[in-house]
Amino acid sequence: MHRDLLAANDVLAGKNREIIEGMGAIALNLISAPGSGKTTLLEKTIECLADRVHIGVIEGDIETARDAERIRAKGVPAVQLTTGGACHLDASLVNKGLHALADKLNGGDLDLIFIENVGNLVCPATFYLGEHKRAVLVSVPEGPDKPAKYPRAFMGADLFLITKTDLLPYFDFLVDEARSEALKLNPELEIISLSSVNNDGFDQWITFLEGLLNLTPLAQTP
Ligand SMILES: Nc1nc2c(ncn2[C@@H]2O[C@H](COP(=O)(O)OP(=O)(O)O)[C@@H](O)[C@H]2O)c(=O)[nH]1
Ligand SMILES: [Mg+2]
Repeated sequence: MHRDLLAANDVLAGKNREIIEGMGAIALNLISAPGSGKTTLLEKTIECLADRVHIGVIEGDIETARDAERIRAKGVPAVQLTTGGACHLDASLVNKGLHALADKLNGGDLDLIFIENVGNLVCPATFYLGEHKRAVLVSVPEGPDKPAKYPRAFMGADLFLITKTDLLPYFDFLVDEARSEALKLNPELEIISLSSVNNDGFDQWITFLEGLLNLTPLAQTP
């Protein structure tokens, strides 16, 4: 039963991928526990990139449209999906979100779609949504043992973001421990430590996105 459900999800996720590519975009699925800094990261990223990259956001939450409102306040189209209790987004919900996002564009294209998943390190790991890349976030206050405790989220990710590094002086968080435990699970994982408050590591994150989009890095633009 569970396997059938996942198979049906994957078929629809494949259709989502076609819709995303039809919009001219690359999609990134952001997975983390609640409060790891996903929406804040998106707000800062929009500030850095929105003048040269067309960004759209799909927000997943159990209740409220607050995150989509935060993104819209930055001038970027955002669709809020509420699961009404479910602990993850699935391809069917994201399909609705993509159609709603397309309606907001009036035929315009996007370069980059962020899908902010429901805050949870377990359920979202199992559901492919049609994204090109998947990022998992752990913030410094959560502790460095999260890769070992929630292996699936890290095994399925392309990028591991260690967030809120401005708080490192106040927490017993060993960045090297988190890195090496994550790499044991997934040797291909790219890892970036960053802060949305003091901008530590933010340039590496922007470089990652520029690489994804085949953009000329801003620093090298004549
Ligand atoms: N110190 C610090 N706080 C942060 C950072 N990023 C986000 N926060 C705070 O963490 C809380 C949760 O952030 P939010 O982006 O809503 O997390 P989300 O639930 O993953 O979307 C908010 O109070 C943010 O202001 C950061 O880099 N450093
Ligand atoms: Mg959020």
